[in-house]
Amino acid sequence: MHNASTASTTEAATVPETTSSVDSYFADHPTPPFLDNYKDRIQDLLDFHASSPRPIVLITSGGTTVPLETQTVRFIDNFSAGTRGATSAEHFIAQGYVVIFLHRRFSLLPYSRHYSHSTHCFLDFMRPSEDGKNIQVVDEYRPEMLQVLTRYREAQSKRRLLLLDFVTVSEYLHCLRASALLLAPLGPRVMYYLAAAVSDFFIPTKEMAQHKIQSGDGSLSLTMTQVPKFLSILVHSWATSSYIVSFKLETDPKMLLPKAQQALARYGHQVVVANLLHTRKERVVLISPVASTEYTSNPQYSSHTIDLAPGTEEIEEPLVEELVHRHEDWQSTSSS
Ligand code: PAZ
Repeated sequence: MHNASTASTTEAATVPETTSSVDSYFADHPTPPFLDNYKDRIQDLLDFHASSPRPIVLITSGGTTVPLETQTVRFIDNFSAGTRGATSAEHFIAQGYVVIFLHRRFSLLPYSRHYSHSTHCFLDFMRPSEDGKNIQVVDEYRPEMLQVLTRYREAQSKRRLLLLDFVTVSEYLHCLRASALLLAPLGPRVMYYLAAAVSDFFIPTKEMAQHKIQSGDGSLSLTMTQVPKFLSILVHSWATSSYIVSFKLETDPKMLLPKAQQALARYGHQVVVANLLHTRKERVVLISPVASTEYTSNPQYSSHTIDLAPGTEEIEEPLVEELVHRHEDWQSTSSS
């Protein structure tokens, strides 16, 4: 399961994204109307847990959309179902964390994921009682459903899970910034687990069609602008002392590790979890900077491969376990 190696990259040392490109992105994308409500709910959760030293993880999950029209009929989307994020949330809660789950609306959610998006309709898990007056769970599903329900109710009653949703890339980025600014005072106690598949390109508001794009005009050409590299601002400005884990998805195996190292060299955060589209449920590789070489011109990176072991149902279980250990080390180093 473990595979330690080092590798170097010729990437330049950490370069923060200019704040002006981020500021102009926010200026072009107004604050979503629900953001104040989200901020109140996050603050309320933090106040509730203020007297406990519980660690907190902000998980991002699912894909963001990019609207093609201001009054949106069409948009660009991606494949992510939110499995990684929803599954990981349950494992973080089991490890004692408070989870803020920032997810794509209608993507998979912790606990209910066991019964939604399944090949069965959720109604197939139930049946009417013999007298037809009540509903019962089908016998074969009862033990597992009881266990999931118990964990779900406990997470709710202990206020260990806050669900916040987004749809578009700009909603996602507004939510990420607002959450990070509220979490900043908690510093090292906070982990960011950025598993969402976030769009790299968008259409600036002034270039976007206002009404539904008409098909009678023949082929459609789109010119898109690159979304500013928010990870850089998160690391260097919004969450400077928190533990930041980003994810890197590729389809070409040759690209995966170089791209993961490049991300670390560029943004200077703690871990990139590298995964390939078709094997992401069986293998993840954690890439991190080797501390003693971090600020040199030739940084070294260590890699730690986690393979889904026989008898383990979900790769998120060992993944979360490993990250929790690393986060504990980070917190004790930060406080010493
Ligand atoms: O949501 P899912 O479980 O279907 O997929 C998870 C994932 C592949 C989106 C995630 O593990 C990931 O790599 N996110 C970052 C994607 C990126 O490189 O932008």
